[in-house]
Amino acid sequence: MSSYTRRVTPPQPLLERYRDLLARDGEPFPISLGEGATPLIHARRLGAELGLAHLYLKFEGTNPTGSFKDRGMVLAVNRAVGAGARAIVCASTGNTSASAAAYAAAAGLPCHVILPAGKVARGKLAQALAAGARLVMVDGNFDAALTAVRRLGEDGLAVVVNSINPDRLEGQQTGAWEVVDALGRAPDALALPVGNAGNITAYWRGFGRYADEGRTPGNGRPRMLGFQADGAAPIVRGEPIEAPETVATAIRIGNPASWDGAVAARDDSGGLIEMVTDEEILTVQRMIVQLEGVFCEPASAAGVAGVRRLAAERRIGPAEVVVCVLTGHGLKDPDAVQGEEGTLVPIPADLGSIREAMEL
Ligand code: AN7
Repeated sequence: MSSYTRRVTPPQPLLERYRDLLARDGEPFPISLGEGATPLIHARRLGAELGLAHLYLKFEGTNPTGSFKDRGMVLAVNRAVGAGARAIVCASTGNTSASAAAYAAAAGLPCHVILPAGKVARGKLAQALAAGARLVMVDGNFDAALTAVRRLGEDGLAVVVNSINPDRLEGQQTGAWEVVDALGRAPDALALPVGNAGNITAYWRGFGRYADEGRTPGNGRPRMLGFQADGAAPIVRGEPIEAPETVATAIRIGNPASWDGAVAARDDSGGLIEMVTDEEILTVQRMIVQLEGVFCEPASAAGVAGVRRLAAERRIGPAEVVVCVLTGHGLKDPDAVQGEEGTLVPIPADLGSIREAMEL
């Protein structure tokens, strides 16, 4: 690797901003792509629809590779570089591979990604390919791919950057810290999708850490609300799912690595982990972008779909401060946006025909 330090301004690189909470005595963080500092958006129109006056969207789609994975990847890859790694490897439903490929490229390291064949959203695949990652497709799901990656890690051939690497969850705590910094308090509830269960684990640790450090005004912690897709809901059902299926391919995971962390987050926070249907996910994905202009991928909508249901059932109060983490950008998965094609049939280019088509 070359010896330059990449500076990205603004904002200040995430790991520098929270250096006092993350760094081991003065270690360098030469790699940054400008991750973090994502917007917390007061969703007034969507909130009105759901009956929530203080609904916020933490839009992680503005991260460099378009998902929250960059928060942990930046720490994992910086540490891999510091440890003299020769390559990195991950299994992925898509976003981890897109993030790993980008940070490995910036570090000048080869990146190998093991993906479930046919189930990775088009944008994510394009990202990994474009960044020069070496792709291996397996005839199996994410869980099978992760099992293989664990073995490769044990053999010491490459540093594993899945969330079984503790640096990943360390870095992902920054999402919680930014929420508290932006609100000036902890929210009453924080909702997010649950796949491999790393993010819910990291957020809960992050809120705890921030409060313990005296950095959360009022010392509060939110109830953690996790949502799985009903075809891929091992934690809700209490057992691994052999063949998980959901339109939200990011969370098509049957045996989450951070299962215990998710259960701890749920129980220690007085929260819950429940499931939503694919239909609810797609409906709510559309609601979010059509009411707020924020385009997230299907998995990200699962958290909001869950909040919508809890609000309707009055299990969330109308005045509570609720943050939904929108984990990934909608452009990741263009195939998930259906309908409307009928209006795209070409017509003659004269004004009369166009007026008629516009129904003006
Ligand atoms: C958009 O990329 O597991 O519960 O391999 O991409 O921390 O796993 C992605 C997961 C939610 C679930 N939203 O987070 C992968 C991968 C999006 C995601 C999740 C993922 P975790």
